[in-house]
Amino acid sequence: METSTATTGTSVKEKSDQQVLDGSSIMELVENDEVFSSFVDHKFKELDKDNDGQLSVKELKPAVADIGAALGLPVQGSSPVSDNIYSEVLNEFTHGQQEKVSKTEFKEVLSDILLGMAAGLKRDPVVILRIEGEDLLEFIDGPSYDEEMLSVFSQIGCSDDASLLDCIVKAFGKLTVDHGMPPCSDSWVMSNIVEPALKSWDGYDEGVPVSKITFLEELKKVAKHVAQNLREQPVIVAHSENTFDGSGIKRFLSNKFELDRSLNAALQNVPRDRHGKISTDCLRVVLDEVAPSAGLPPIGAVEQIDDVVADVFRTAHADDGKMVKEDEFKKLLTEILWSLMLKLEENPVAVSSNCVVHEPLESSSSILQP
Ligand SMILES: [Ca+2]
Repeated sequence: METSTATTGTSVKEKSDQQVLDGSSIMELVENDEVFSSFVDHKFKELDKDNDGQLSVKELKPAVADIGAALGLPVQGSSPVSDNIYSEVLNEFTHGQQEKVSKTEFKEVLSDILLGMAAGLKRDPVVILRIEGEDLLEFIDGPSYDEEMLSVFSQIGCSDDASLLDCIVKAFGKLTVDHGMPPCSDSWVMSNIVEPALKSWDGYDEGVPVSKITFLEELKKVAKHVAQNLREQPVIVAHSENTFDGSGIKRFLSNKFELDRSLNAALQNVPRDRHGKISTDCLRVVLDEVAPSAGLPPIGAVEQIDDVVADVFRTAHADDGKMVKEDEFKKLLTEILWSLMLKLEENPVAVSSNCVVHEPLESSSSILQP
């Protein structure tokens, strides 16, 4: 999965060739008791290889892998972060200790997981776009091309000593689904759409520095080839937009029980001195631990959020390495969360993520297939 983030809060234009996944079909499945029961019966029977009426950890593995795929996780074994989520999903079923899971337990947990997924999709629907070159052509022949691309030109620093080819490749990296372009961060898109277009481009490097006029003209030529390649091999992109407006932090802070539970869990592995005091240097690490519960992305995932966090820490002089008692530490962290919430309420951060779908959607996850 390739994900790119962008600062712009622009939404994808309404198009006829798009499909919206907003969780409503999952809700329908889970809420219709008759349909869901037969779905569970079927799944359970399929998974219960030895027919003993219970699912062992081994028998649960394919279901966990399917849930991971439906959540958009990479396959197991590819990263410690996602593997951690896989083991959490498995723990949900086994409550961390049981060896076997009954059908009733399987049904309950599956329903919770699916409802959670549906709620996530309802909050941030995923739009499935079919990108086949037309919108890209429309953009390059449209009235905003010159202005937008000149701004890209200055952003990518082409006035320095970059070659024309470098500038063009970098410019493609800045084009988004709003311009009718699938994300170039996806290696398939790069090698099947962009690189062949660059090969058939007949432009040449006039040497550095690259002039604005040359850049605009030559980029347009390559974009035409790209549009042609997209027409021959359309790319399916799952597009979603999240807005971080502090509401997740607000919910988190208002749930005292959840807040305590989450802080205590995060503080378990934090180093302490012999008086049990904790260094304020650990505030960032602990903040990252509680981030998912507060509806925040992990550190390093969204640059604009990292900036807001850095700003809050700077103003609060929070990570000065002072040794504080646990209560004081929790209080400091809560204050940081408050400041973050206020800042995001004032200036929400919108992030759009685009992920190329390489398999037909229907087969990407079988957990939702009755
Ligand atoms: Ca079994």
